This record gives sequence, structure tokens and C-alpha cells, in this order.
Amino acid sequence: METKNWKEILLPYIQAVEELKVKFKSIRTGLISMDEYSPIEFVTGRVKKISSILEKAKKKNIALEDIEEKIEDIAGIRIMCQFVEDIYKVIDFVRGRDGKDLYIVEERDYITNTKSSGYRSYHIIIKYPVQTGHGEKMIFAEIQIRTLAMNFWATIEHSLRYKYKQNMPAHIQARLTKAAEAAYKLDEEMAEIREEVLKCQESFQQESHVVADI
Ligand code: 0O2
Repeated sequence: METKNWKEILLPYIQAVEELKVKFKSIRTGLISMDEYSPIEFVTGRVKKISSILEKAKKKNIALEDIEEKIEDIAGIRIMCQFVEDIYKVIDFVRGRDGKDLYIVEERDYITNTKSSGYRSYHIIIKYPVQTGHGEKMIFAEIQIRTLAMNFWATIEHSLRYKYKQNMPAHIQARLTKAAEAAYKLDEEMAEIREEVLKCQESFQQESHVVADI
């Protein structure tokens, strides 16, 4: 794979990210326009930088000609949810698309199996067909699904880790792991608050029915 081919190679990945973003954003738009709750808060996407692709290939001992077959997150989208239970609704949605407009290759549950860094998120690796000027091309893409709290932690941890490269001091690492626990507790607390609000709403609706019936 020569350097001059990068533009051509990355084109279907750019297209896939754009298409997937539209698909997931329109779920939100559709639900909101019908005055319904959306499990999707916002969606972002990116195509991995060439330098990061090369770095990953080197780290994983992947030959340049195997990059497209072995690096699964050249195209990546991130779906942010308010609550942990919303993540599972989004997962169900993606599973419902399996065999239709995308093909699930693997699911990685870093919510149940939190990484040692403290990282939590749900990853779904898919194969996605892109229609190009030269016909259909099947490419890998990674969908990361997380709460706002998980995203808050991961975004900051990622930028700090980048500053240190591989040499993050142990005490900083330990503080970040503690911060991840705080983010986990925040998700739990928010879920409990939501449950209480929903209960209150239900009993309020029941009471107003009783009043209406009288
Ligand atoms: P970027 O910039 O987001 O693309 P790995 O073996 O960990 O290098 P692999 O085998 O592809 O990666 O699998 P994994 O761990 O399922 O997914 C890697 C991606 O998950 C990362 O991509 C991050 O986006 C995210 N991730 C995984 N672990 C962590 C973590 O400890 N902290 C943060 N902030 N993110 C994490 P990249 O390529 O590292 O980065």
C-alpha cells in the first residue's frame, strides 16, 4: 500500500462514517419529532488519521497490505446516550439491522467487562457495504455506544493518555481509574433519579385520571 493511495483507500471509510451518522441521527430526529424520548442523545464520527492507522498497524504487527482486513476501526462512530439502559435500546436497534444494511462481526461489552483503565463503553464491530464508483465495497466499521458520563471520562482520559504516550505515571493512572468509578456512580445515581421521576409521573397521571373520572 503506497502513500499515494491513501486518499482512495480512505474514501469509502469517509462515506461510511457519513452514512452511519445520518442513520443514527435520524432515529433521534424521528423520535423527537413525534414527541417521543430518544435513547440517542448525539452522534459523532471520525475516520482514523493515517498516522494513527500506521501506529496501530505497527503495535499489532499488521502488514501494510493487511490494514483494511485487520484494523476494524478505521471508520468509527460514537453514539451517546443519557442513561445506561438507553445503550441497550441502541444495541437492540443495531442488532435489528443485522443482515439488512449492516453485518455484525463482533460485540465487545466493556460495560460489564470494564477495562483495567476504567474504560466503559459498548463496541459493535460491523461490516458495512459502501456503494462506490467502482461497485460495492464491504468495509469494517466500529460503533461505540456510551453514556454521557462514560464519554466525558473517555474523552479526557484519551487526551491525557495521548500526552503521556505509553508512559502515564502510575499515580495519574490510579486517579483516572478512581474518576472512572465516580463516572460509574454518576450513571447509577442518574438512573435511580430517573426511575423516581418516572414513578412520580405515573402516579400523577393516575391521580389526574381519577380526578377526571369524578
Ligand atoms: P481512537 O482515537 O478512539 O481511534 P487496542 O488493542 O486497545 O488498541 P482494539 O483491539 O481495536 O484496540 O480494540 P478495543 O479496545 O475494543 O477498541 C479500541 C478503541 O476503544 C480505542 O481506539 C478507543 O476509542 C477505545 N478505548 C479502548 N480502551 C480505552 C481506554 O482505556 N481509554 C479510552 N479513552 N478509550 C479506550 P483507539 O485506536 O485507541 O483510539
